[in-house]
Amino acid sequence: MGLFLHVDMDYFYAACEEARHPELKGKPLAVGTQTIENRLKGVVQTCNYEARRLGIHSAMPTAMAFKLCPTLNYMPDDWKHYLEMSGRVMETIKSRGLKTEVISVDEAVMDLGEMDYGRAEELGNELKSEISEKLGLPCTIGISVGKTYAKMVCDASKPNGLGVLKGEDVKSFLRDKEVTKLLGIGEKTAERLKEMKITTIGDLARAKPLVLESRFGSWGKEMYLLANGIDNGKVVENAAALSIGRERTFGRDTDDLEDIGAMMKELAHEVMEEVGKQGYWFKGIGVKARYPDFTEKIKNRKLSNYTDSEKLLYSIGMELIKPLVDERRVRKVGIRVYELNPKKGQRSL
Ligand code: DCP
Ligand code: MG
Ligand code: MG
Repeated sequence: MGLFLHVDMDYFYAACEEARHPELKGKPLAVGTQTIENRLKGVVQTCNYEARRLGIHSAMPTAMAFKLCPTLNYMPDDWKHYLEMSGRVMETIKSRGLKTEVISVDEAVMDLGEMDYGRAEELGNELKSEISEKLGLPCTIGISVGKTYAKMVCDASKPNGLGVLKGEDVKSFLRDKEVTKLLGIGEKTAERLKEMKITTIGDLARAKPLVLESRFGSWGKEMYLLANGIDNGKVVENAAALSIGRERTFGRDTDDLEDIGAMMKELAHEVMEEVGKQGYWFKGIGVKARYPDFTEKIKNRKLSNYTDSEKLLYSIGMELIKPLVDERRVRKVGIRVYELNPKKGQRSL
């Protein structure tokens, strides 16, 4: 089985702020959705580990965070800066010329092929120091025999860590963890599994694959294999780099289409600013809704022609998101464009 290397930046937005404002280091810091003046009305997007030790976390109302820590340092979301830093992180990671998939703004996974553990660990350390020296940002790296396990061992090694999970240790690493720790298993699936007396990944590994398949379809079989140390996930090159998107959490959960429309308008505008800057036409439009239980739904539409119209992006975005809301409250919405085509004379991907 080949090796995979997963990188996830530590407290990414807040770390970007610390990197350009070193005086913020060592003290609790949160980055939130609102301006400084309106800081108590928004939610925390992320916070450094000093703040986490006080119980502050992503998606917590900022007012609550200030209750937990009245001296909390606060910075408003500056996504343009974080996007730029993200681009530089990804450039560093891709500079090795290995097959790389950008998973989110602060995450990427690499297919190391037949590389051995020693060399993989060396590469992990090289990337960590390069990212830290060039950009002043900490990250954590996980190395394992599957894409999913590399991410899981990365999560388990945070912050500023490097974890190697060898093939022979995967099953014992997974055994006592709750099923929700297995990527892709959300609260809903966990509840259904609990009804079947399955609470740990070890329980899942011992379950009957046919029963799982009958309850959950092909995903049932996949989770059974994952629980048993078999991870067939592939690295898909440039998956996220080929789309430009923005998403944002609401101050409170909402099903009000007017609120959602206003947010979508703002996000569509921000997406188009970036698309304009990078000089693309786009053909694909995607939206996403995240619900209070953290499950998500997405909807995509492919247009028949390339466009660069913000108005079209907004109106189709609204059309796509409406059925996802449909009297359900949402916590977060997002919009993105994909199938990008560089305009003449400008740099291509
Ligand atoms: N983010 C957000 N709203 C959330 C969660 C995350 O806006 N509810 C943003 C801010 C994070 C970035 O996405 O910095 C990356 O998310 P991660 O889940 O990787 O979290 P962090 O990088 O902040 O922390 P960690 O060290 O746990 O990875
Ligand atoms: Mg992160
Ligand atoms: Mg992440």
